[in-house]
Amino acid sequence: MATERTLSIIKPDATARNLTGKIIAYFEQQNLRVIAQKRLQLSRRQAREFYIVHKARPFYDELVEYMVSGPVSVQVLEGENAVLRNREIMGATDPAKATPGTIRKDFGESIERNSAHGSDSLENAKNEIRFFFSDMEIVG
Ligand code: IDP
Ligand code: MG
Repeated sequence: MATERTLSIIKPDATARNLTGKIIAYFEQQNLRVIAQKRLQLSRRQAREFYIVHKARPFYDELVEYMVSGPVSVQVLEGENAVLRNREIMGATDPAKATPGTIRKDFGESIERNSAHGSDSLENAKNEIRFFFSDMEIVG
């Protein structure tokens, strides 16, 4: 097992419902540490760039509008197998299909408004962490 870092975003549907602390608790209770964190308002340009891999998908424009509809809280999480662990703690993309006890099952409102983002590979985690944080903002 390897100690990894991954990028997590608490999305606008969750910040709107004041769920930031509750969602962070899921990570901490399952041995992921918050080693960097900030709250910010994404610009359309940033949201489009962050989700550029989905630009051909029919939901891309709507996804961008949703991601700029309110503040997000962005974290770097660190722990054993953090990339996969975070995906397990979040649950399936569609809250209706997610396992009980996962963030998306417990808090997600729809396949789009699913409360949390997590990097899907170690390589993407590195790029997504660099997208949001400088080295001096990450304290492991
Ligand atoms: P993931 O967040 O589980 O990795 P992706 O397929 O990478 O899922 O999709 C990125 C985000 O786009 C999702 O978290 C969700 O907010 C949104 N999304 C995914 N599929 C759909 C869809 O079919 N309709 C609307 N929004 C979607
Ligand atoms: Mg994804």
